[in-house]
Amino acid sequence: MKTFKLISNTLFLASILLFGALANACSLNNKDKTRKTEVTESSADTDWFRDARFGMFVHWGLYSILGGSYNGHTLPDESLSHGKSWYSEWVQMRLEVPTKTYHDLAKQFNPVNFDADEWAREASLAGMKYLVLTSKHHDGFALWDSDVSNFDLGSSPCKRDLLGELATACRKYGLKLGFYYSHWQDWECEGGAQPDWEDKVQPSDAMFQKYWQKKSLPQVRELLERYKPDMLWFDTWSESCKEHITPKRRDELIDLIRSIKPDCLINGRICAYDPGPRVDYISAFDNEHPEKNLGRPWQTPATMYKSWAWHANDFNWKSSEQMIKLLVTNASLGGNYLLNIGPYANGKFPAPALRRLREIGAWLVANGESIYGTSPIDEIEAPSWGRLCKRANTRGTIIYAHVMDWENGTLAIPEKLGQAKSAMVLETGQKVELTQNGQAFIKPNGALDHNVATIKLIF
Ligand code: FHN
Repeated sequence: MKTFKLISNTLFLASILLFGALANACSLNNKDKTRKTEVTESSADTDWFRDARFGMFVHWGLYSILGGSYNGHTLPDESLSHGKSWYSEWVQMRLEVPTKTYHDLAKQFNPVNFDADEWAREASLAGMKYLVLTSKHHDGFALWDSDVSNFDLGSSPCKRDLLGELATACRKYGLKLGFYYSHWQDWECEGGAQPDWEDKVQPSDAMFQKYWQKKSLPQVRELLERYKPDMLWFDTWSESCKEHITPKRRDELIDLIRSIKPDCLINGRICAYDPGPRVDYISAFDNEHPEKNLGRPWQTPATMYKSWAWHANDFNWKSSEQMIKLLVTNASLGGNYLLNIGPYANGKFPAPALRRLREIGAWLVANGESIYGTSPIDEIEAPSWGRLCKRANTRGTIIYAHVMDWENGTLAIPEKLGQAKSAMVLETGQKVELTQNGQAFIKPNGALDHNVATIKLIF
């Protein structure tokens, strides 16, 4: 048994090293060429997405004006039948805002402080590699001057091309650009799906088809043709969309996107109950952090507090330490972290969000090498003290040990990895002592990152 274990360990390490040796000559910043590519029918290049690991989600629209409150009610409010939710982008439905009142908000939407350059710069400083903005959420309001619908930016006092400005800024900072588009629920358009609640009447298939043909597909076309996004983010989350988002409609939408911009990535929530093999990445559910690599490029959409859009009374901010740990954990399982910001209606980022972005960015300045372009080690369970990411290059294999808990100060390296040759604190280069057999490393003296300390192990 022991001999078998030894052989299998040796084989495992040998295969890691062999893969490493075969990898093209690359600097440490190059992506790990030993990565497995799964067989799917996704036709777009997902390499950039896998390497990116960290992106910014932005929920911004008319609902941002209300900030989670209306007419003396604030979300969550259990006195109203559907008031029990923190999601302020749902304020129209959950706090029962009359349609006309809600639609009149368009006349007030004038984000004079919106500075696309600042958004992109902050995302980039935070270490994010892409940005996904809600171009149209469930309320149906298009954040651009759409030829397809009058419930759009064109009907507001804002005469700027917000999405165009953002596209320019993202390109300037080297960020990929994505749009969220609510293709299923649309509360404004006759035929759009309504909240999936028992007391709501859903449109018939024929009515939905009208909406699909007249608004959903043409607006997606508009977004692609005008702004050439690198990714699209569609939103369904349960079987309740089944009636309207059939595999046929899913494929029709995918065909449309591929015909206009074949390299635009498409997420699995285009049809959550059956994404099919053609989507490019899987979106987990809200704040869901899978315990395993999902086997295809994947991502967790995550909030900084409970709401997505701006909510003036949501004080449930996660700490940057918590979020760094979630980013690291996803990366260790091959997944991305799409962290959301809910700007004020005027376009500014709230200070608590900005502070957290910058704190995470500061951590990534020192530890980014252990995150971007790394690979998960699927064969090994995460150690009790933290998480592991891998990178192979011509000189061998590097394992980044992300320490979240120093326990007794001597941390065992999972046996399957074999014996490390040397170790150092990634941020400072400080040498880290290994035990004699190279199977554990010892907590170094001196200042270590209080969030997650990264030890670079060389095999
Ligand atoms: O209903 C939406 C919600 O408002 C938000 O946009 C999230 C983001 O993942 N998606 C839906 C719920 O899962």
